[in-house]
Amino acid sequence: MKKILLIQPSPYDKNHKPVKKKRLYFVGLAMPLLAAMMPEGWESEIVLEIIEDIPFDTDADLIGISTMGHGVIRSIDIAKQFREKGKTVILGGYMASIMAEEALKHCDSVVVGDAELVWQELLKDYEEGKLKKIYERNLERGWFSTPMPRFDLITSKNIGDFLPVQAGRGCPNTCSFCSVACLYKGHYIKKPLNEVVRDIKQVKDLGFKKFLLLDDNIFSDREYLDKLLTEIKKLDMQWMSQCDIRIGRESELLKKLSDSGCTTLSFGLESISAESLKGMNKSWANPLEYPKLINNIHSHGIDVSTEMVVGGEGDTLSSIRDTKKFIEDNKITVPRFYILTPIPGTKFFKDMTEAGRIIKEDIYSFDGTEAVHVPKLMTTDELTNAYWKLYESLFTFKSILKRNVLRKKFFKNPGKYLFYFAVNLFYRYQIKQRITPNIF
Ligand code: B12
Repeated sequence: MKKILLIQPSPYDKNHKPVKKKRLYFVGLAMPLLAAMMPEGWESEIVLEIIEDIPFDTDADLIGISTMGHGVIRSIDIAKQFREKGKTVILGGYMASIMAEEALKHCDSVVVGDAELVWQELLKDYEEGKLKKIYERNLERGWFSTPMPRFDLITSKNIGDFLPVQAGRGCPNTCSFCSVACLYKGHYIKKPLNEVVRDIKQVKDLGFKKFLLLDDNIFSDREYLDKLLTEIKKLDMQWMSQCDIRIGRESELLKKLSDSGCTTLSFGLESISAESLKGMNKSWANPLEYPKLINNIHSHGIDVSTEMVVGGEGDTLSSIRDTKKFIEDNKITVPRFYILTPIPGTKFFKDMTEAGRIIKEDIYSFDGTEAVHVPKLMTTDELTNAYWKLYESLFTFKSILKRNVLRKKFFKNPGKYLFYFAVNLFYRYQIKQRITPNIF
């Protein structure tokens, strides 16, 4: 029996130690899917480094390591350690795909993009001792298929009360800072409905009452989403996902979402400056319309979670300060911010490089918590300072209370808002230590 060890690494913290948590709420799907695609005669083990240690003395023959954003530096370090021990190492995932040549320096083989169409070939080549350097075959535009993820390999670990499900990959929008646009180039591919239903049923059969539809944008194909909601409703589960804010214009669809058990949607609003959105190739989003859309989503009983960035082309110190009022007026329970960062591979990185506006060379430190480019209307240091000030201003006790407790809906579901209140307190603690809160 051969064995593969599949590792989802943890990014490094400021002290160059892998981030550790007691519980990992957001579990990725890549490792359970790769395990599900192993042929007969292979044993699979999954390690989620955030909550467990990597067994460097493993008896596994093959090591597969995932890569995400700046966390790729930890993936590379792990790869190096295993290679020193004579193991064969494969890197895959977003960041290795975007910087495959660089990743190859530290492993035996890189899978670029989706693994589904190359995984069997790679494993066969490995067994025959003729592993290629790069494996790349994009899934057909339109539809794709996956086996049922091997959740049995992770359910005994300390994870949250929901599991991930995926219906589609990619997004029809091509925002200039987004890594999804690099890999899927404005395309959206989706799984047949029966496969999505099969995967949700598995989650339910494992005893979970909730799932996270971790698609990049569930509002990519309206007709497909409508049919999907009809199916989800029958399964009687609660679920969360993320999508394009323009879904807020669609009252009928929002009602159907809510009826199907959707409790929270996350939106990349990015900025309240139309000029900044234009600079991100996101002028299809209108910040003046945001309050109306958020209100409509809220009125259908769906919580709105927001992700925003500061440092766009139209941002000024005062527009960053004004973001506080926007978040409070719209009663956003748990807002999250990053500094707009030119991730290698994106159009924004190319534009900033060409304009000579990137001031930091070490791309592995590009973690969205420190400005690494020269913004248009302020200095780099002013941007970093304005970012932390914005976070501090929203995580005072007064603002936390205003957004989570002093709201009309509080008494409808006090437990939920008290939970958000507690999350806010934890974020406040992290912000004080200059740690950017994230959804882990
Ligand atoms: C769940 C998730 C997480 C979870 C991970 C949980 C865990 N540890 O198990 C959490 C919340 C912890 C997380 C953290 C981060 N994440 Co994240 N995450 C996601 C998310 C939403 C879903 C991932 C997923 O399961 N997708 C579904 C699977 C099936 O797709 P996939 O991961 O791409 O995998 C396929 C292929 O890429 C490939 N593949 C993937 N890994 C491997 C490994 C091997 C060996 C092989 C052969 C193939 C392979 O095969 C899979 C099947 O085709 C994605 C968004 C997205 N669109 O994927 C972002 C995403 C991957 N994350 C991203 C980022 C930036 C981060 C953070 C850096 C955020 C931060 N600022 O801290 C950290 C880094 C964490 C780290 N480990 O280093 C970016 C990556 C961008 C980039 N250029 O790399 C994404 C794309 C979000 C975005 N839109 O920008 N994340």
